[in-house]
Amino acid sequence: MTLATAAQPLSSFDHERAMKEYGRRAETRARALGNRGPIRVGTDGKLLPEILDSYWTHGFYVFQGVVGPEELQELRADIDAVLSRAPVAPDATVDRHGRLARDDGIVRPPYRWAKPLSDPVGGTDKNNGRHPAAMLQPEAGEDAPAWTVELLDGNLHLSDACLRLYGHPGLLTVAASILGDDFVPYNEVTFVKEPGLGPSVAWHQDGTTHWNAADWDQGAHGFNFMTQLYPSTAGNGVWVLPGSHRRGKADIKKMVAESGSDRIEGAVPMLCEAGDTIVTNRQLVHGSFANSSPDRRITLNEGFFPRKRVLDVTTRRLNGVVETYDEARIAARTRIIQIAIDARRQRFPHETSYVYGPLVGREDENRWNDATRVSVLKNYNQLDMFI
Ligand SMILES: O=C(O)CCC(=O)C(=O)O
Repeated sequence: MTLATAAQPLSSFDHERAMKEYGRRAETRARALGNRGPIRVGTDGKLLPEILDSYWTHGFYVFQGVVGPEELQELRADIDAVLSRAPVAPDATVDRHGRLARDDGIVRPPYRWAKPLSDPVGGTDKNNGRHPAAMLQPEAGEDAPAWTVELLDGNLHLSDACLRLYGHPGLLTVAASILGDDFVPYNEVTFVKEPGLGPSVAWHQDGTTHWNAADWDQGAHGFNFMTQLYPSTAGNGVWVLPGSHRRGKADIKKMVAESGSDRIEGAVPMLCEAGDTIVTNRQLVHGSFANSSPDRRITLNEGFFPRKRVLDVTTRRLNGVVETYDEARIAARTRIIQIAIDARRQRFPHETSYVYGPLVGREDENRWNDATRVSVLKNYNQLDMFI
């Protein structure tokens, strides 16, 4: 089937049909990669070598069953509560229940909106021009709202359940296995793809700083955990080009031109169930399509870097601000890991807590309580780091 070009109107029905066709072929290839299973750790306390090998080969791995049913319900409830408080439009003062929108002292606006099924960044110079090709933008249904929330910024001060997930011992063990015990955080955001509304995130690679470094390697820009609160499908999920994290900066514009549509050849959807967490190399070519499917996707992103790629690095953020990440900045931002570990310990006392090497001996300064909620956690994302 031929899809309309970005310039021609395309119904969401036709878009969904084309995505199903594209997805059917790719799903078989995605499952054949064999890069999925539970978090499994060896006697050295690190991920099994075959899991690490698979991650480095394909650039992603699906960890199954990371979040149990009770925790999943808590995460869903928290995210729904945050979404229910969103102003109905970027400049609105009330939420969908007519309540006055409040900021709770949060400095960086937590909500980002987009037009339903649109592509807000593809083919523009936004985000330092890292999304060079536009995606197809099907027409939303007549009853669609003018705006849909596409992103929440600062998960950990928006949701206690997200803070607890951040202290997950299995996930932190994965982080240490890939990046080393002194791994550092960068940001936590939620991607929201409502059925029939969710906008696309045009093909891109995440890293900005080290592409031309003499010591560039396949892990130079770290990874994202993507924990799924609902199943991730070919229609609503993130697609990747397996192995592309090893090949340097990709010519995405050319790939899209060669494929004749926004559906790049060789890409696969990162399929998984609710409660699974995908670890995704930030150098992978990846993106997601307008969600014309009937299925909601909510993805909790937690990103981490290798310390040596951040320490004393000066970089220009996607918003244009230039910053240097010194020891003090990194130390201040990593406190959130320890606070999350403590928040999790209080909620799940039967679990063995993760021991975060750089803050051993500093646990008492980093307890989770009403005081640290205000003094450390609130507006913690002002210290986010980007490379
Ligand atoms: O979740 C999505 O749709 C896009 C995610 C993404 O592009 C990212 O995490 O860099």
